[in-house]
Amino acid sequence: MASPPQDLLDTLAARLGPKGFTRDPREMEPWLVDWRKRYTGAAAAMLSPASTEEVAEVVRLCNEARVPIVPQGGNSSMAGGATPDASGLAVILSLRRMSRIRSLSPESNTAVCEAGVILSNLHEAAAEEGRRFPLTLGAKGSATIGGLVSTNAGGTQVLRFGTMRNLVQGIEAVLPDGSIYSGLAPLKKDNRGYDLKHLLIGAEGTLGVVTAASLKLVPAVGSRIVAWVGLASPEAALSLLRLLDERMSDAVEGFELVPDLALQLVLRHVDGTRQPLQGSHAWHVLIEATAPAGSPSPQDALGEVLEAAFSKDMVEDAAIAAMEAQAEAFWRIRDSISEAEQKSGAAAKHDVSVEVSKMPRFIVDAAAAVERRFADVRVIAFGHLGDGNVHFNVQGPDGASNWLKEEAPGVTAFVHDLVVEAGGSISAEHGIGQLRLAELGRLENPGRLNAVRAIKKALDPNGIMNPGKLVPLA
Ligand code: 2HG
Ligand code: ZN
Repeated sequence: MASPPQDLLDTLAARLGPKGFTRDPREMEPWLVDWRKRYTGAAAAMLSPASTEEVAEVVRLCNEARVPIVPQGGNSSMAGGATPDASGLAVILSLRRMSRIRSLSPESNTAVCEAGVILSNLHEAAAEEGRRFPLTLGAKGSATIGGLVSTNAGGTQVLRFGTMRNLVQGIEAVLPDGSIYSGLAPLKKDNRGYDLKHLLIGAEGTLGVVTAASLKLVPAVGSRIVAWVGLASPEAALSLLRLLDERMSDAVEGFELVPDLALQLVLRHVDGTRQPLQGSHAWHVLIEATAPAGSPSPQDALGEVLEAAFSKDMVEDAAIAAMEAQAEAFWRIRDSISEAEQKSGAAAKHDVSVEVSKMPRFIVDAAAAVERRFADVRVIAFGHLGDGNVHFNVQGPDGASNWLKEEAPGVTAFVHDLVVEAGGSISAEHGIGQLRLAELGRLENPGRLNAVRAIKKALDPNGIMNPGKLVPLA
């Protein structure tokens, strides 16, 4: 790998113009550190092409000169996936200027978005046409389509609509040699063998640069009901979800588990949040149910299920949001957990999945094992219980400044061993990035690891695409 020679930098500057090229340290600074401020990198330049052709040229030139490229969207990776290393050899390839929604068709229920489209902008554009892009997450105001595709993002509505992989119908990308793969046609059936689209989804920019995607839209929501429920255990929460499945089938699209500790952190650290229920409960669940326009609101059905759950001692208390503002307030609590946790101190972050039915036991047993094994730590396991995915974060002792560096890796290895023992995954949603690279190398099945390395080598023989992420070195 090489740092960009001056003549390459001159060529790139001339080709991309002042809006597309900078070496100004002040302009680059915010993009050299990850969202959680764990990784600080350096870059020789930041390139911001405005078209797929410009991306292709940048990649071709960098490949010829063996210059590493770090693709970047909204820079909201939870795993350091978009931060260059500290060597300063790499260039950041920002897709943020490619922010056009090329088309949005209610007839075909498809939106073709460039990589730099911000998720909430797509939400708004779809709503104007009576449609909805159903994937959403806390970082929707900054996360971009390219990043969401490249990390196979999840979020809070996966229960019903799946992850990004389920919503991407076609892809346009620039491959590491600078060639353009034009696969945007939203074909329902396409059986030509290896699927490059699926290879690029979740590849974290290691196999090329996603420049645009055709995305599936669904009908706009006619009505939605949001409820906050207090209950005794994750087991009770899963029983409630099963009851909701039985009685309301597809109407339930959000089901998020919140431990009391996470709620308390939000109430303490996030302005304007209020206790959602009167009493205190060890666990909470946020439920969202929707109905399309023209169908009856799911409010009565949800009320009946919650009544039934009371009578079975499954839930302790519940509040159905009477107005949209209250529904938003409930979601705000849920979406602020990450921020509150960050404000309250260092945490070893884990993003794990096990089989859905095993998750309640896993949460309880693994938390007890961690808290027995490590002094003064606190487990905060929250999130997407219905997907079998929780963020099993472990907070260090108050005021222990070196904890993250010295103790957290041991905690992480301990947690990941428990996950592997339970047949689960150490990366359910956020990806591998830099954060989990060593752990993937330690724990991954050798056959799969060989295949991953072989694919990387075949498509990116010079190793220029987002080095140091996702693919553990042999
Ligand atoms: C969430 O579900 C996000 O809120 C972030 O995936 C989780 O901070 C985290 O660990
Ligand atoms: Zn999550």
